[in-house]
Amino acid sequence: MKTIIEPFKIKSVEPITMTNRVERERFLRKANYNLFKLDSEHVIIDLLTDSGTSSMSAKQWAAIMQGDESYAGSPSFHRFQKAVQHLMPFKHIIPTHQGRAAEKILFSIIGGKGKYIPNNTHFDTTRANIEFTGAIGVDLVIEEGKNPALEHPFKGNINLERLKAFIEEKGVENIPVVMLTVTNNSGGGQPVSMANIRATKEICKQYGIPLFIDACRFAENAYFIKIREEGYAHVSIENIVKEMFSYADGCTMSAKKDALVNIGGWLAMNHEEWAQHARNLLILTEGFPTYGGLAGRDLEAMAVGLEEVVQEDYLHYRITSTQYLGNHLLKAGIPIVRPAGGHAIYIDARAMLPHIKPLEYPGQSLAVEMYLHAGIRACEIGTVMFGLQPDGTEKEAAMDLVRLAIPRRVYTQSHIDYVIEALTEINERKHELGGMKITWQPPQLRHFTADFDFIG
Ligand code: P70
Repeated sequence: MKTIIEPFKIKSVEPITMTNRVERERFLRKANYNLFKLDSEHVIIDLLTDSGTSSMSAKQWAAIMQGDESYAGSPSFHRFQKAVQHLMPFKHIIPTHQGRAAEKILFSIIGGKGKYIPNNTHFDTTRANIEFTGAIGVDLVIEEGKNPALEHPFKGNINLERLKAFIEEKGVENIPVVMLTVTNNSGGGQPVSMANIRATKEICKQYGIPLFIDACRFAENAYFIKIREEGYAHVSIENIVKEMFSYADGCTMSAKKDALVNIGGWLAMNHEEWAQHARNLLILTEGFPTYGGLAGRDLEAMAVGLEEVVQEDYLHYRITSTQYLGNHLLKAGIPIVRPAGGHAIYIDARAMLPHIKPLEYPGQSLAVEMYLHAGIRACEIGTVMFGLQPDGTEKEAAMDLVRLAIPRRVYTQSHIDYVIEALTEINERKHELGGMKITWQPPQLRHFTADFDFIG
């Protein structure tokens, strides 16, 4: 069969409120053309993020009822720990309420002025938590990873030569860890190959530097290894995941992605002293080490989510349905980051709307039109998000993208067909889209709260 079906039936549904363009114009004007400021009830298809937006399974909801809410020593913690260690056999598993809490704790311990943390590409919260300690985050993704139109099976790979040169230049003592983000979200949801993880570990071993994985989308990355890397076609996803993590000394995790839950995360590692320190900080900011800012029921939901996310039928559907969206957009002549990512399609708004200058935010203009035209909410990842410099000046970002992030197990193929139709129609009259300006902005992370208006 060629038709890829959702490998689940729907037991419980949430209504979508249908709106028309006139209503949406009113809602968006009220939100000052910032999609983060819309009420989600006024959105028809919400592709703002794949984070915390998954549908949980009947088995996860059943597990929630098993949650033991004891302050200390809850059996839910032990079930959670066992599920994590089954895939990622680290000695210390420290639950946190989400990914950035794990990052905050890790970098409070190992960051600080004069330190450098290399990665393929740091996600914003990772970079922000590194910089908050005075350390510097460095992106060393391969050159192919920076060219949106170029096809390459593992565009998330780190540049091994540059990593080595970087360690030599800055000195081993100034690099507490090397990181790899799987898949590479900021680089288009692109995977890292097993060969690259293995070679990164070799370099780290040579210099005695621990390797940490930003594991948010580990299962999607494993599936790409299975279908694209020689020698893995017949290896189970579980075994691919185990091999990926066998090269690492620790990980940070936002369970809001590939643990199929709405809230949760963890920090894991083998290092005894760091773990001791991390648990002390956890108690200070998140909670006792057997719940870490979560309820017992959340730990149960993560344990089941980890079993479900490595199932091949699920991953086949997940990756293929994202590709389905990408292929149809390409067919309609819409430029996207190629190949399709695991969790999202990234439209190259700068290439699609060359008549809008980067400082007039082509990505924001497209995202706004997607909402006005069809009630679809996407996220600008470009000059709005990255253009504001620390000295208050503005500079165009490396790319102006619009990310269509696909929540897990939420939308069906007809929802995706609706998105394709909307974008095809917008593309046919793209010359009508104009630039935008910012009328108010905060000093940092402006994309969340800035106000916009049309130019002219
Ligand atoms: C996303 C969300 C979170 C994330 C990540 C990687 C590779 C760590 C984290 C932090 C954030 C987001 C962005 C735009 C709109 C809404 C939400 N990524 N590492 O959608 O994890 O959020 O749990 O603290 O992608 O990509 P957490």
